[in-house]
Amino acid sequence: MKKISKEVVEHFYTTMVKIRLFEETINEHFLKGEIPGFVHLYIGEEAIATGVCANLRKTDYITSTHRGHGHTIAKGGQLKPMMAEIFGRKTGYCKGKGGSMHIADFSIGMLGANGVVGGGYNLAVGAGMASKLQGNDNVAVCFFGDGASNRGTFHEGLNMAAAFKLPVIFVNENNQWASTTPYRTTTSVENIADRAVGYGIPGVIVDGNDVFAVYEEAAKAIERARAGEGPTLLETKTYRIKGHFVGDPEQYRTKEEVERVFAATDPLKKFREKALAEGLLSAKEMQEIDGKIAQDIQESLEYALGSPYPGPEELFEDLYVKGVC
Ligand SMILES: Cc1ncc(C[n+]2csc(CCOP(=O)(O)OP(=O)(O)O)c2C)c(N)n1
Repeated sequence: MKKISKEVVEHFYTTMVKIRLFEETINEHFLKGEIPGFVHLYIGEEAIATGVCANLRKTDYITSTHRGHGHTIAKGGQLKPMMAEIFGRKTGYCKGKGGSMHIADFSIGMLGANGVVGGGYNLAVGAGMASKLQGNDNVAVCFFGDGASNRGTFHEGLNMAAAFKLPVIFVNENNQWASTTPYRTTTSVENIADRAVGYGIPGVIVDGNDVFAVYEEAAKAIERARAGEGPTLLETKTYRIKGHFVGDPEQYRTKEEVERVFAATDPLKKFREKALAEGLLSAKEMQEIDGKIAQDIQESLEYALGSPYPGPEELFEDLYVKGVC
């Protein structure tokens, strides 16, 4: 394993804690009925977005999913407009009209969460094509779920990226569940990474609950892409700890299963144990980070709750991109 600087280790912890606390806050307020629409939580999958995005530059791109808060935070998204958007407020990323599944920030290359499962592949391929045509070495990362790997767009995206050797990294988050359906009942291969052979590209499997391992494997795939060697399919094995959406009655699995798996896989717990055992961060340093993030989340919550809703007169604004055509 390559040597990782203390700065990067701190970044791992800060980002994972930020995602966890942001999500716990959203969960609490959704259950109080204060948040409109649907919310899908990323709790337990923090190491994936964090480890991958820690290798990216601001000018690189990512495409996200319906479970997109972690990706946005890891790519450098701001907490205040994120929180405001989820609460449907005017100060949100989409002026409160998009909600959780439509957060985007083009200024940091975050091309959007996506309510369409499997909707990110071709956006990432387009971004990769743009980088290639512009002659720069920016890469595009496409995050997608195990359920999304069974969509036709998966084949189109991977085939095109491979055929044109585009700088795209397809990061599968195999959390074992697609809504109420277990992965094993709908997918013909044991590993999603096994499908890479069909496109003549590397297929790599990594423990998605270990931020260090994700960081290292993503670094290799990103380096390959920047060097013009084409795409990689990186499968991160993880588990969806929360319901498919907040409020999911979860009748398709037992509480015991979830608790047992989370106790063994929680990426934050794993990080803390490793950090202490190897002297990477002290308990005091981690507590300081916890305190600072808790304050930032609280400020973003106050910002959201103190912001107005968009007015009815704004209903037909922002429907089309101005200046195109
Ligand atoms: C094209 C399309 N089909 C179906 C849905 C309904 N839907 C929303 S999330 C989801 C499951 C997605 O599972 P997966 O890709 O594994 O992601 P996860 O929710 O596990 O993160 C489905 C079927 C949708 N939003 N879009």
